Amino acid sequence: MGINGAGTAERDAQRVWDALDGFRIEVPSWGFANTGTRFGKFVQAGAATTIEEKFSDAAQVNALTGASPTVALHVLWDLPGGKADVPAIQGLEKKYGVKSGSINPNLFQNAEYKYGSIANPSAEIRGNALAHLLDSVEIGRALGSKDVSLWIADGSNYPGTQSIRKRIGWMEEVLGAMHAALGEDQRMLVEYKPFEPAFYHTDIADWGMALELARRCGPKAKVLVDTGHHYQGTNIEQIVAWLLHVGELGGFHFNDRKYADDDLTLGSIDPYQVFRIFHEILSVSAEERSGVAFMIDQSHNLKGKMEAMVQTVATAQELYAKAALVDRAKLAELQQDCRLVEAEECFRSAFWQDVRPLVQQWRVARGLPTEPLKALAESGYVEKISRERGSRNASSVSSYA
Ligand code: RM4
Ligand code: MN
Ligand code: MN
Repeated sequence: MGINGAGTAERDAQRVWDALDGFRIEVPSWGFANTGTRFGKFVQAGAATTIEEKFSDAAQVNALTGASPTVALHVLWDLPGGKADVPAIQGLEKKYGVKSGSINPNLFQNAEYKYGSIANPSAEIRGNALAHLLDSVEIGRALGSKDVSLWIADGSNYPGTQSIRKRIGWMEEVLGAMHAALGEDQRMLVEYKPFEPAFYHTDIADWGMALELARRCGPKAKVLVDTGHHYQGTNIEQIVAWLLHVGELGGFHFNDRKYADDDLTLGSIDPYQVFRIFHEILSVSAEERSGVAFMIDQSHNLKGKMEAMVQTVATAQELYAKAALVDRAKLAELQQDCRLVEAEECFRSAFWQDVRPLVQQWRVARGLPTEPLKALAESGYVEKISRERGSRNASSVSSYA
C-alpha cells in the first residue's frame, strides 16, 4: 500500500473513532421485559420483572458497548407511583451507573382511552390525559431528563364515526398546555404512526401532522421519527433531511421492520436504510446534530432480550461508523457535476467497507470488550439472571411490559 493508501487508512480510522466517540443510543426499559404478539406472550426466564432488573440489564448493555448510558422509561410500567417513585429511580441510577433517559407517558393502556386520550370527545378524559402528561413533565424535571416522548395511540376504526377536525383542535389544546409546563431544558417529542391500534384514521399519522402540531405547540416541541412507523417504501431519510433542514428533528426510535410496526432489531432487515439515515445526520453540523436523540424502540419476542439489545447497539455503532466513512466533500462534487454512477459508488463504497476491525480497535482503545456479544456470552450474565428471575417469570401474567 502506497502513501496514499496509508493516508486513507489513517483518515478512515480517525473518522470512525470520532464518530463512535460521539455516538450514544438509548435503550428502552420495555425491551428487557416480557412481551409478545397480540396473540400471546412469550415468557423468557431472564426477562426483567422489576425496574431494578431493567436498570441492571441496561447497565450491562452499556458496559459491553460503551454507547448506551441512558434508559428510556415508560411512566405506567416503570413509575406506577408517579412522581413518588422518583427517589427510587435515582437510587437505581446511582447503583447501576446508568441514567434515566426519555420519559414516555402512557396514554394507550387505560380503558378510558378506548376512544382516544388527548383527542377524546370527552373533555373530562382529555383532562385526565393532560394530567398524566403534566405528571410526566414533572417526573422528567425531577429526574433531570431532557425529553418527554409522546406516542399518541388515538384514532378511529370506521369512517364517519369521529370528527377528524375537532380532534385536531383538541390535541392542539392539550399539547399546547403541556408545552407551557415544560422547564427550561425540557423538550416534548411528538411521534407519529399511520396505523395501529386504530385502523381507519390515526390522529397523528405522519411527519407532516407531527411537525405542524409541534410548531403550533412551540419551540420545545420536536418531531420523533420511529423507523417502523411508515408505509412500505417510504423514503425515511428524505423525511429526516427535511426535518433537519427546518430544525425540527427531535430524535429517533430505531427498530427494523418487514411488514408493519414489527419492532425487529435495527438493521436486521435493511441495514442500508439505517446507513442512509445516519448519512443525513452526519451531513449536518455537530451543533445541528446535537439536538437529535437516538433511541431504540424494540421488543424482542424470540431472541434473548440481552443478546438482542447488545446486538442492536453494536450494529448501530457499525452502521454509524460506515456512514462516517462517506467522503462527503468528494460526494458533494460528484453530485454537483451530476456524475451519477461515481456519486453512487462513492456513497456505496462506504457501506460495503467492513468496518468491524476499526470498530474493534476503537473498543480496545476505550477499554471495552472487542466483541460485545461474545463478552456477554462469556460473562454468564444471562445464565445468572435466568436463574434469579426464572421462577418469577414462570408465574408471570400477561402485560405488555
Ligand atoms: C408504539 C410506539 C411507542 C412505544 C409503544 C410501546 O408503537 O412505537 O413509541 O412506546 O409502541
Ligand atoms: Mn416508538
Ligand atoms: Mn411502534
